[in-house]
Amino acid sequence: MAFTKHFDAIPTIKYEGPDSDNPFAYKYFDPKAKILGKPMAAWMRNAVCYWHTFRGVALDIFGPGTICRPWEDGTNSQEMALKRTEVVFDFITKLGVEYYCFHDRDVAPEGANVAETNKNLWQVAEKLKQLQKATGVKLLWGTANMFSHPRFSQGAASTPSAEVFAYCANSVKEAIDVTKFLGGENYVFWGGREGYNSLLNTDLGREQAHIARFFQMAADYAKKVKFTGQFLIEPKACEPTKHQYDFDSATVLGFLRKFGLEKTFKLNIEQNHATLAGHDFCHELAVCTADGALGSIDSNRGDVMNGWDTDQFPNDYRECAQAWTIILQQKNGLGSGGLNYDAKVRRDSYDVEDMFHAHICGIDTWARGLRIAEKIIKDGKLAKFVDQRYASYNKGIGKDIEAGKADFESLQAYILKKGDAAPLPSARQEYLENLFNGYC
Ligand code: XLS
Ligand code: NI
Ligand code: NI
Repeated sequence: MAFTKHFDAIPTIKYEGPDSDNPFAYKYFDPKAKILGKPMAAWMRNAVCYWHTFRGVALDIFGPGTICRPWEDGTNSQEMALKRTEVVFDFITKLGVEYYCFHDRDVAPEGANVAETNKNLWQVAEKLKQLQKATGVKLLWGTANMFSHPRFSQGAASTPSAEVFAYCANSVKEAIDVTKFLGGENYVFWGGREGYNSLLNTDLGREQAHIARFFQMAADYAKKVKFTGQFLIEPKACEPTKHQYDFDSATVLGFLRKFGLEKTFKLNIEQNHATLAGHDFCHELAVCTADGALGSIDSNRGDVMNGWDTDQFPNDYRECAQAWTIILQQKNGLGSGGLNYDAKVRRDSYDVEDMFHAHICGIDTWARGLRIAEKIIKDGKLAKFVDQRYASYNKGIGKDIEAGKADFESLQAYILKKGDAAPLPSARQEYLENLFNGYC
């Protein structure tokens, strides 16, 4: 059942297996296929993002948008916002995706004042709730856009203006309420303008303390209204500001600990943000899983030849395979999180059809990676190698070190007696790289 006719020419996207040559079919994503004891769809929890897919027009600094969707009337009106919701749900259901994500301003425009803005949001939320009910599509996370409007140009929670700070409190309060109303499973904070462009005008310590106050207020509010979704912070190194405060996972985890917020937040890791920080995606995931703090993933990719957030759809299934081996170190995988395709089609991919190809490729990339990861995990050779590499900590002085029973003096006595440390076996990187290739 469709609400509109915009996707009538496209068939419903189904699983047809790797031999299918139908471009409108999944070749690896079989939602029901059991992988490591759970259906594929339960591990993946795919989500369509409202902003790139339904509000993006593919503009760049050299030219205007090239995308003009047939359902758009060219306005950012409340009427258009309400009409658009049906197209969004038609797209999601045609793809067979279970979740979506949005910012407040993706779904509803600002009004003449704060009260009217809030009213617009709630009117659309009512409509979204009906559509969720009719289709079974669920909200993975909600968030507030506190980076587009000029009032946020000098920061949101890190703004030098207490009035803008108050404005942001309203935005996040309403966005949490709406997320709760729609049964959203998480709430994301991406600090769009939380950073600085020049230290000549910035009190960095004070700005960070204000962000921490803001997070504490959000946590207190969520507790008060019994919003039980997971709070997530999405790190990004730079862009739009020269230096973003939530630079990378390690920075965010340190910040959370400094302000006693580590129990309230997990992280939402975006592939292209990892590379902007000079890390690879798997590094960022591993920093999070080492802390049990990996909450969700914004999936996309950059381009090795470009240095910015190009937000292309993921297509590297080998990277996703390795990513799964890290994600699955958390017993429940991504838990209440999922894979949000925070990605946009290229400026010259302006057809409606391209929206489908993009998502099919992204979802199949992760599904193929998951199938490979299952082989790696079941085979166990890689995990066994890593275990054995640290085996000296399983007994004797190693065990004492880990248990906190050794000190410098006891270890000095030990090594003096031995004369020197025994030579280490090879770390076998090339052997392991070849072994990994064998699973792909
Ligand atoms: C921008 C971010 C943004 C967040 C949500 O780079 O990825 O889209 O995911 O605010
Ligand atoms: Ni993102
Ligand atoms: Ni991004």
